Amino acid sequence: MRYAFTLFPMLSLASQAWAQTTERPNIVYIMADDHTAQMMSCYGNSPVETPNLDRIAAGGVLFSQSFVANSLSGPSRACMLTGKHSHKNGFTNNEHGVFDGSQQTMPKLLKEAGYQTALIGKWHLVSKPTGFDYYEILPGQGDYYNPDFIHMDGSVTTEQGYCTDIITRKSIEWLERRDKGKPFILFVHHKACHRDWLPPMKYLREYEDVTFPLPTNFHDTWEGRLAAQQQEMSIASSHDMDLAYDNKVYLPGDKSRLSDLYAHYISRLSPEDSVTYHEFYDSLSTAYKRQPLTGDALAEWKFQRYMRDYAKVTRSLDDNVGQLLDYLEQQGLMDNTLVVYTSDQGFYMGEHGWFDKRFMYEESLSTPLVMHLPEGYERRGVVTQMVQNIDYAPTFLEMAGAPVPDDMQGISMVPLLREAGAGKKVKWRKAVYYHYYEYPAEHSVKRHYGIRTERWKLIHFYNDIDEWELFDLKNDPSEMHNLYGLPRYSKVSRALHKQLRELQRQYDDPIEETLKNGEE
Ligand code: SGN
Ligand code: CA
Repeated sequence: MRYAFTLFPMLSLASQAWAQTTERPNIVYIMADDHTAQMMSCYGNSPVETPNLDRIAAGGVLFSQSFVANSLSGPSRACMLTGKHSHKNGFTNNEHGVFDGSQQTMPKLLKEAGYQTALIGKWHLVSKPTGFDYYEILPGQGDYYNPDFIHMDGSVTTEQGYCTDIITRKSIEWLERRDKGKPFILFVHHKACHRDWLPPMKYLREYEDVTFPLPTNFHDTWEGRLAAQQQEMSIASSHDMDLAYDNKVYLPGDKSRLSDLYAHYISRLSPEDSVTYHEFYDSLSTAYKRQPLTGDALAEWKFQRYMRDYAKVTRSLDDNVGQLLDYLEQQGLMDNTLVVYTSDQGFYMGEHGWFDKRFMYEESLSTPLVMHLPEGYERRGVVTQMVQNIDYAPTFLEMAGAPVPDDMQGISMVPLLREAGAGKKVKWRKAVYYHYYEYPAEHSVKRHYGIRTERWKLIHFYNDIDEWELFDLKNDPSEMHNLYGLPRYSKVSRALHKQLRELQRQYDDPIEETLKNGEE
């Protein structure tokens, strides 16, 4: 019989005592990069199958309303580590952010509570990881092919192989050599499926016969949405989605904005893999050049290329998660391990004509979240409450029997996980708060903040723009119609403004100052 832990007021001592007397759950926290629910079969409507990710959901829970607080890698990771919004943890954007590793973080608190803490893979927070007994991280975004890893002593090694496979192997190796007398948290943080979606050799030719369905709003012209009109993440645009770098239409001598970067990434391939790679993409490039396309035909062709490469990378991610699950099963660890699968944010798969993320619109405000639950947590199936990535830290801490500090802004999901069946009512948040800061920057998404309730979304784009948007998610789930300013919605709009101000007060986001300075 194992114990399900609840918050314990006298922490340190109490949790140490517990550590000695009871078995606390391990945590395997798998996080992909830019993987989105539209490309995960357990979420429904995915054009590709992800059987291993679905395995987690099938035996556990799937969160149907899972959101981030700031849809970008570094900021998202900082929110998860601290349980706090960006303005509190200080890492507001990738461009200038350096994570202050001296602050309180979930791994540090778990370590204090007697957990072994390890991190393998993408980190992306610039400063050295703190709070981990062990880490091996990718420099920055890392490489897909023969990637470098930074070790705890600062040394760097180049590993042979495909990044997703290597991160899995290293994770299993760490599990093998861990101290088996202690509970652990292992962060398995993949690079896949980040741009520019470089596939493993074994899946190079997969999905080539698949024609992916075009999202209904692929040809969106962003009417009534000024910030959306000014983004640079359009699949159709040759500036935003580069034919060489993103679509791999590239033969020696080709020059485009990102062709050098592309050449650099693929130059990491071993001579043997390089031949295999070029055989495939060179023939594709040659065929394209024989019949170059323009206009909508080109945009739709780029969309297919994008989807195919993303699918290949995702397939390997799914395989690798399967391998890790197999290992946990073989070791008999599943009964007492929380396995979390999520991403640092969602992504556009052609919706609104886009790739990338950043906007507070549904596809990138959302992030996939499925969990296999340890014994003692009876909830199964779909959890519909609105959760956010600031909730992970308090959840892990409560499950570990460690205290949740008052200054954490997220809320522990434990009550949602204990609930037997969906019948019981759990008191839960009514709205989520979002704030994105990285502008001016790549992809040109304006700074904005906003509120999302079950039904409505209100967004304010600011800095060198001053635009409000209001969406009715029930009648317009694709967010095509900005209702802001329409007399019919003035009452809803007033109520949302009020709720938004309340959230900003609750989270202590100094928005007046932000607007005055035009800075974060
Ligand atoms: C890189 C990519 C961008 C992407 C950011 C942030 N450009 O800069 O397309 O939005 O990362 O992504 S690339 O030319 O280098 O591929 S994040 O997930 O790390 O936040
Ligand atoms: Ca990302």
